[in-house]
Amino acid sequence: MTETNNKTAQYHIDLEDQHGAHNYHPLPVVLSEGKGCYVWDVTGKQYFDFLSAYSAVNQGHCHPRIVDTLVEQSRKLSLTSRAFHNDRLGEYERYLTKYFGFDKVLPMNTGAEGVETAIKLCRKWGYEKKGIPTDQARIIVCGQNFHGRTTTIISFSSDPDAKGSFGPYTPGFETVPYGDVEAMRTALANQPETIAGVLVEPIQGEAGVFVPGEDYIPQVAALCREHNVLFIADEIQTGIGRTGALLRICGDCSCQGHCEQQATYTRPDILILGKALSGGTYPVSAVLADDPIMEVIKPGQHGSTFGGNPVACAVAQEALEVIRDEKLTQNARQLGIVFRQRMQELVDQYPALLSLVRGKGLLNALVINDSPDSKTAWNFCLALAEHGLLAKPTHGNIIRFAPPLVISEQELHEACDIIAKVVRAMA
Ligand code: IF1
Repeated sequence: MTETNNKTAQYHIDLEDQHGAHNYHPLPVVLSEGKGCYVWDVTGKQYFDFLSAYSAVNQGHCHPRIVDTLVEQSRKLSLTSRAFHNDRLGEYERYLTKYFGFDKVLPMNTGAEGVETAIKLCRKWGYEKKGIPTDQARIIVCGQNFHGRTTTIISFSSDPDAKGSFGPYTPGFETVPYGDVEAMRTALANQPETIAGVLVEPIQGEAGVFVPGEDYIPQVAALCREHNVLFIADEIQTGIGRTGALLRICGDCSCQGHCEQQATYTRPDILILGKALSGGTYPVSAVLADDPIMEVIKPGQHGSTFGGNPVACAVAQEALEVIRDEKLTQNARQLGIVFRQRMQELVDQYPALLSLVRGKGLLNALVINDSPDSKTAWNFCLALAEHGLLAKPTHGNIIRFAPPLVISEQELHEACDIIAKVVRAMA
């Protein structure tokens, strides 16, 4: 890096430091361009992006088809509010509901809004359809969850940073350990008549890419059915090809998310999507459910100024077409196997530095053999950045690797070579 370029990066870092709230601790990299699986910083240095904006950029940075759609629709009509109809919404709703196999969709913007919507929908169904007495509805959630940052959602977080000093908290949530079918069975057997729903991430991303046993999701769904409780899947991070299936709840079905209903497909009663629904160009989220559930929401009872706006609708439809046309789900599945093989070789060679690799598709984590309080994973990520690959630690000693799904096998090997080089240097 030249001195001038260093100054440029520092200039932007200082501006953020002086004028922005300090609610993040980013790596000292200032990005200004992106294309496919690459981003460039203000000095012109190229990096593999192995975070993909927390899985929002599955289709790759600045995908030309998605960007063209964004620009074209923005020129034509950007926002009407839902006080009027627009000529993009219905088409998109038909497309999305067919794509994922549900009767209806409720469009929102951010992931947290999607989760809030699902909670409201679930509670209202609980009172009006299940017959739960007023204000008694309970929703079961999992320990170490991450569902967003609103006051209600952090009320059932177990992360002291996410939750601390933001009370008083919203009641009505009960936590069970993640991945534990028996704990879920016990929780659901305790006064099931007041339980409205169970909310789960099919893989816990923020917690460190925890993949539960293959039968966990199907069994939780079955328990929910048994007790007339809604099974709510938060696929905001895991959905839309990321884990090598269209939805993670599809499990390892070989249809790649392209069949309607298959044996291993655990259909949630409420499905929440966000992030990659727009390919990372625009905040778009969605809550999907069938009529007997969705019909409890009536005019004036829920909504959003931007939800279902024409730009969001056009962009999301194109983003989903790209997933299908470019077979990104299949690519994620195949390259995920390659990635974990490459990382396993490193884990086997350097057990003093690396504990294990885990994940599904292109949502993976490498666990550093050091305490979560150590700086090892952070320094590892600084070294990766130096060598041209961006990733970020989660929970101290876990590094999440989630490249855009458009990455080629050769590019993936180049990226693995960078990781191997840094491992050798640090071991
Ligand atoms: C931050 C993590 C990822 C999510 C699931 C809902 C939301 C998210 C399963 C809310 C958001 C984010 C937000 C970002 C960090 C990030 C994250 F590290 F915290 F876990 F992706 F890995 N459900 N995840 O993962 O969606 O409202 O943000 O659109 O700093 O908060 P949102």
